[in-house]
Amino acid sequence: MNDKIALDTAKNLAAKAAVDQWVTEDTKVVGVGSGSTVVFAVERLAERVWKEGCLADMICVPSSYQARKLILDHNLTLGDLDRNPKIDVYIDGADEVDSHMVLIKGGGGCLMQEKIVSSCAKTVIIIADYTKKSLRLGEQWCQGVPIEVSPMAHVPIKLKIEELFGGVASLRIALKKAGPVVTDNGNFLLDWKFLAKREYNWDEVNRALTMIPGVLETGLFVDIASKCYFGMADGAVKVQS
Ligand code: ABF
Repeated sequence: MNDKIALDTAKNLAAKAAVDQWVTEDTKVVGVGSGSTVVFAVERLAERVWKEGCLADMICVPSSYQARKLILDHNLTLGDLDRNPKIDVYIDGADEVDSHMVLIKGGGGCLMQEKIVSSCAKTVIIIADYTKKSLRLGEQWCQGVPIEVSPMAHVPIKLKIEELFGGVASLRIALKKAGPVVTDNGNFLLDWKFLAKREYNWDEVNRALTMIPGVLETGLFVDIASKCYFGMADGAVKVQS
């Protein structure tokens, strides 16, 4: 019998623990990430506001169209980086978190705004279920590192990435092969499947990738997250720093 808790339960546990720990009456501006785990965080924020009568002054800054809609659907106060360039805490999911807190993000396609909004935050908190926790990148997430690129340059960028770092970088295609996935910013995504056996210095790789003309952002988040809350298979919440 499989006695692991359901993934949604694990996501919810992580989200609730992180929100309750990091969003207090002193928290004025919360950055809202994207993806399915963040939905639970927004639900908890809304519960705190609308059922518990707390966090009356809280403003939420979205990192994607999905996050913006989530904030509006829960009747939370929507902010933006023009009016709220300083964020107290940013809460987001991840596709994979390694033992050094290097993250792969962007499986859902929102990495560029996520990196921008998270860069404006004092503290970045990641929430995830136990399937996202790994010792080294690639152990859990097999779709590679998402990279947002200018549409006109996706072919040369693919070739440069493969030449520089090995592996295969593929244009992300929409479901039913309806053409390339287009991000919230009107760009394309390459998913770079790196070499599983090669030792990469992710900080260096990230810097080198962002130097390629036409690369707009990468889904490698290095030295960004302060803590990661994992909802574990046994129902516990594990906090990694
Ligand atoms: C976004 O959602 C992405 O950067 C990341 O790819 C993903 C995590 O999604 P989920 O919470 O659905 O696993 O934050």
